[in-house]
Amino acid sequence: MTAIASVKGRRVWDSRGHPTVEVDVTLENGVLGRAIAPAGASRGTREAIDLRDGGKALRGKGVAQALDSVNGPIAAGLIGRDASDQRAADNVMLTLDQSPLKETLGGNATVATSLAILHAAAADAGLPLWQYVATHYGCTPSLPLPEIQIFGGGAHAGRRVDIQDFMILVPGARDFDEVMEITNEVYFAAGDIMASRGKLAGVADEGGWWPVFDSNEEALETLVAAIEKAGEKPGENVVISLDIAASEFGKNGQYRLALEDRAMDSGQLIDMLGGWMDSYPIASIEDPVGEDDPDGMIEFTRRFGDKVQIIGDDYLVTNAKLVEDAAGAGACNAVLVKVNQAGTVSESVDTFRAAKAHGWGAIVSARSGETEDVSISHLATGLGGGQLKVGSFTRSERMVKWNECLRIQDVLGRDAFVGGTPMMNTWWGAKQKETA
Ligand code: 2PG
Ligand code: MG
Repeated sequence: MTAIASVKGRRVWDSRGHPTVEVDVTLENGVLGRAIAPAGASRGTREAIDLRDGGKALRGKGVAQALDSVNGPIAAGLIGRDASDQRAADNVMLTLDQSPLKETLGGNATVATSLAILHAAAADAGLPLWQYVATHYGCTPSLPLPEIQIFGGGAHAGRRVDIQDFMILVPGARDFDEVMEITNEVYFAAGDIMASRGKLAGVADEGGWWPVFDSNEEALETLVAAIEKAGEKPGENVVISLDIAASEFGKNGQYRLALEDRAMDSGQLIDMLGGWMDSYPIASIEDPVGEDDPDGMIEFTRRFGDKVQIIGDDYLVTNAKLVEDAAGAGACNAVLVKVNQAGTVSESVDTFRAAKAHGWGAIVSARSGETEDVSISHLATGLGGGQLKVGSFTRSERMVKWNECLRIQDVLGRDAFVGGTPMMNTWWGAKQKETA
């Protein structure tokens, strides 16, 4: 065992220019682990609280209180503890803050600390983080299939389109490099098409194009056109993944698409998405209905659960109990794993395991506010999760995660690219049969 000697929080800045929490965990032998808390914009109401100071300065987003948590009670509770006992270390924070959403310490304080402990333990073991994660949690490491944003929308692009993420997946790729190459071609083809049609307003929060489309479906049409312009076959080797983030435009089963000035109930929203799935090669859909619409999610899963991957993000907030409940009720067939929604590594791994136990997909994900921290590339690989969502294909806070996967691939080997969660593999297998 190597004990924790110090825990130190500092204020750093994220990709949106907002302050966030970085934590250094130093062990008694001088080994250092460091991690930074990311920040969401479209947040689930049941996720761990991002503790912010409020007031006028820094647009209310100061993190002085979260840093006080790290440098005060968290440090006092952790010093002297074994860094390799992640569960016990995380439990120290859970004992210090027994509120349901970590509002006392702040989820931003706990997540940065928890990840920094994991980094310190890996460094102490002399292992890269992905390998330590695989060993520590008894998983077979594999490189994840990237889920990459081409257009941003919703809360990440001034709500210019209602749907939040228009993404691609390359399920049949040979290795991680091929995914990067194809994505490069599709991303720039999409930009060219939009510029030539006068539909390009800039770049959204996660590096995807910021579109000025007249309808949400225009985004889908343009995405298919971009895949074709890139020389790829939509629905064969390149498929579409959407994050509807429906909680952002609906409440209590009533939704409103502002762009199209259309109000709809849950059933109509489900019908509309079903129509999109008939017309476009969509293989994965996240949060198709709101977090407060369980009947809608159960209905959506009943109708489409054997055809597409249905991911709960705001709906499940990386919570193992919510995954259990949803699996029992027949809602969703995959979960997004965002460590800062849970607030600790241990709780995130519990959620990951709950999903796997039900044969679900588990997609490790970044937030819209990110940094140079690459922990999620290692977690996705080490846990063998099968899929990784990071945002788009520009801007260093995104590219640093893809690039880290390329470095891991150099060590792990190209065969370690298994590409896909169980649902994606079923989908891809069925496609292969169809085209054979
Ligand atoms: C999401 C994420 C990433 P945010 O909804 O999946 O796209 O967004 O971090 O703003 O919650
Ligand atoms: Mg989401």
